[in-house]
Amino acid sequence: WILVGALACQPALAQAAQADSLRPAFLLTGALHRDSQDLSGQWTYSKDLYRTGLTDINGWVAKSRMQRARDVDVAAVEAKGGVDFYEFDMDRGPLINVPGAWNAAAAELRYYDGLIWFQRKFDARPEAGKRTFLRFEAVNYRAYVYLNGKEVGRHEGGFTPFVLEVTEALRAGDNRLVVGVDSSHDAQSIPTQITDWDLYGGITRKVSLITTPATFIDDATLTLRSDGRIAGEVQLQGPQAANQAVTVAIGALGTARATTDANGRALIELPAPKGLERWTPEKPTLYDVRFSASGDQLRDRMGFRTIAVKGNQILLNGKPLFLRGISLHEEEFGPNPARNMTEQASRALLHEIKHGLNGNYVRLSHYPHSETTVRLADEMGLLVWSEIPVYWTVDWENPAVLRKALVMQAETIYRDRNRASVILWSVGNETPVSPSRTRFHGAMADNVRALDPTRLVSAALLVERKGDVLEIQDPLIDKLDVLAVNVYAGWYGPDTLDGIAKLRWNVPGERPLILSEFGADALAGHRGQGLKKFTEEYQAEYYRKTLAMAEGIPTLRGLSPWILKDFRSPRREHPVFQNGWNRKGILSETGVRKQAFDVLSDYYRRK
Ligand code: GCB
Repeated sequence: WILVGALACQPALAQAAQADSLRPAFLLTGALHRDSQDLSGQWTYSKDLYRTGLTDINGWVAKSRMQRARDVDVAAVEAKGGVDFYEFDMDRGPLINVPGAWNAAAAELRYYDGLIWFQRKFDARPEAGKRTFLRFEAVNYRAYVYLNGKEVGRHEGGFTPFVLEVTEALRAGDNRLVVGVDSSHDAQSIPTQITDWDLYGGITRKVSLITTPATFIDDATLTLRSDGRIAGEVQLQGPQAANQAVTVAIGALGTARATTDANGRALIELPAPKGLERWTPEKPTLYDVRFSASGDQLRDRMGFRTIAVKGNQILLNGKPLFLRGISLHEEEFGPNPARNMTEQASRALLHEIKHGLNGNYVRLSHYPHSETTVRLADEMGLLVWSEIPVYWTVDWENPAVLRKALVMQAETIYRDRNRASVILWSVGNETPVSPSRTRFHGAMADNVRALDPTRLVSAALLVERKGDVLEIQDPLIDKLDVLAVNVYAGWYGPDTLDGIAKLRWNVPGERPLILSEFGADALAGHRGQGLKKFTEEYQAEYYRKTLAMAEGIPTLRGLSPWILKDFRSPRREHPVFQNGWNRKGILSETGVRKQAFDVLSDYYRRK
């Protein structure tokens, strides 16, 4: 285990070097605020179950009749007649909306798991001295990107953004963008193919074409430090990145100035600004921030707050905090949801948490949700737990898989580290304890600290049961700031509802604890059967009993029960109650409140 061995010998140096090596070639932080061409809309697609478009790329097949990424006008070739012909035509393919998971787009795609090619044509007017990038906010799970027949890049990981420079491949006038999307997961993917949610496929988030000056601001970050400074850094890229003046104007708070070093990097500092209104869930103040350097400008809206742990308290802006939250999957409301999130859909979900449940916190499980959602959390005042899908099991022994996890985590942190709402980075969910698994998560925790020392590290751990005593027996706790456990006594396992009250906790006294999950299935409207499983009454009573039991944990600092809304899960096939849905939502899939919703909402109102 070379990597972890090296980390153990020279922690600080090795971690910093490693964190740098995880930085993607381009970040374009704050890209949502840049001038760009939105490539959302109708694309065409072509299914490719046998992967001919990928496997036919090399050798004799370079001129394959099946390689969908080729820059060819098939109809024109056919019109000419002659010997040439093709067995695809992206121009005349069926239409599909991008962004969005393909599963809800057509009946034939509901259970399609594999490779599909997507095409979008667009008009461009490249300007001399400018650079052009394609930015994908998320493609699930692997992406193969071609512009005008040339491969411009690949990406693995279904929930994080990636940026590809296309300055050379772009042409004036009509451009042909083709993206192969492979949704299949395997034992080395993150997550693996074994999850409890629908592994939707597709270009699930926005694609944009972004133009920048030759030298541009690739990354810019600021946070409020414990001593009251606002500090961060700006990274330029391009021929004129070194020794450049950088200005950072933060609303009415003041302006910081710095000069970039030989690597185009400048450290920014604004000493304790007077009149700073700190971001809180109750008053989520955001400031307009403008970064300027080398003729480029980047705007953002940022909140400033501190987060820390002291003994068994979580402190927001120095004050003890209780996290009144719930877990959330990325799936819109509706009878046939997929992952077709819009700002409106995210807003509706977060609104239910904030105003329906009286919440101040959301666990964005089990993968990074869209940047739009996290920005809405900033704006609406919800604290965020962020995680990557190192879930149940991944290939702990394989250094290449660890590398994937570290890159995915880096992509998430670079994307979201300017969001005041994000307070916790989680490094795993319910992973059975073993030495190789603990090393894997340990490396992830070290990586998070190297990339972002200003936030807290946690993981949703498994609970151990000894008689009526619940414990955490996991060496990973040494790497965490906040302990978190998933507990399902009274749903899974031998306990009756009455048995929940008997449970006692034996957890470290000097560490804050979150119940990252608890929950029970109920089919909305299934009532009047007494306290039987799958009834609304059972779920409501389970919530009452579990909340009462949780009151007995002296170090409890937050809750994110499982889950806001019923979600699709192919492993749940009870033909009466589930039919492909995990029913632990306290809202049905269409947003109808079950009885447990009011139980939790009342509890949070009193808390
Ligand atoms: C868990 C998992 C979550 C599942 C849930 C369940 O512990 O973290 O992804 O959906 O249990 O419903 O069993």
